[in-house]
Amino acid sequence: MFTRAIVKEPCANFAAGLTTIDLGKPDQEIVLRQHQAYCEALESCGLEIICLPPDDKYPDSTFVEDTALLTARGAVLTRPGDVSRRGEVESIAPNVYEYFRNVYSIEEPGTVDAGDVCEAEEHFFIGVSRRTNEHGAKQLAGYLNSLGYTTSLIDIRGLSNILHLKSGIAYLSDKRLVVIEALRNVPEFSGYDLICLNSTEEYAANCLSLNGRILIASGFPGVKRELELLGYPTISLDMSEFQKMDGGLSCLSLRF
Ligand code: CIR
Repeated sequence: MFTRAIVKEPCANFAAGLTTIDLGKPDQEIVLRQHQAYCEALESCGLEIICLPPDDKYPDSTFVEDTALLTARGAVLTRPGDVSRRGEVESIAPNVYEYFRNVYSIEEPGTVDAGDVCEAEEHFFIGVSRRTNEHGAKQLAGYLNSLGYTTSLIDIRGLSNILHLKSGIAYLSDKRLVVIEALRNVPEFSGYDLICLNSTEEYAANCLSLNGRILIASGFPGVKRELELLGYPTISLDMSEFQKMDGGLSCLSLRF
């Protein structure tokens, strides 16, 4: 069960953040409205929201998930792959230390964006990507192994359509993963039930399983229907403005 989530309000220059897609500029008023609806959805799943103030120095800082990995046995502060985001970690660290005694840090030359880390109960899939390098992924695996978790590294550097591993997979429950087509045959996923998304619904792969419900991006009826047929109640959220900045549902919060 998750009881809390750390979120950070999008800052006024959110639109100046990093992006690789050409969906236009986010509308700040809609950004704030969508963020508010996201927080309300987390609350409706029983989470207390710890909402941090916006920080104009870091346009991408609302994507808090990349800065830390929070687990039931300890936390890891990351070292984001893009230098423009490194300072976000220093600013979130005090909030992590407030709730976790056991805190590790990714050290140079390692880089990790925690959007590359998918927790599947006792196992963690760690993506090696344009943001998370092998050095960082191995450091993180070492920390997680010392906490008693198992890990596997998944190299996604050959996939141009996803920024982070979790842009393409999500763990639901009962050894069940949502995956995009390009990740369907990853050997590390054998032994899991895979819900494979069709190519028009791939953005919805980044869904979030929270206390028995699944938050999904709205506008993807196929995956919504499939999840509901499997017995998962869903909550749909409009994520259009975050998608413009390469962000998905999970990256807007740190759940613990
Ligand atoms: C970035 O490129 O770093 C941000 N604009 C988006 C980060 C999204 N984070 C995530 O999917 N975990």
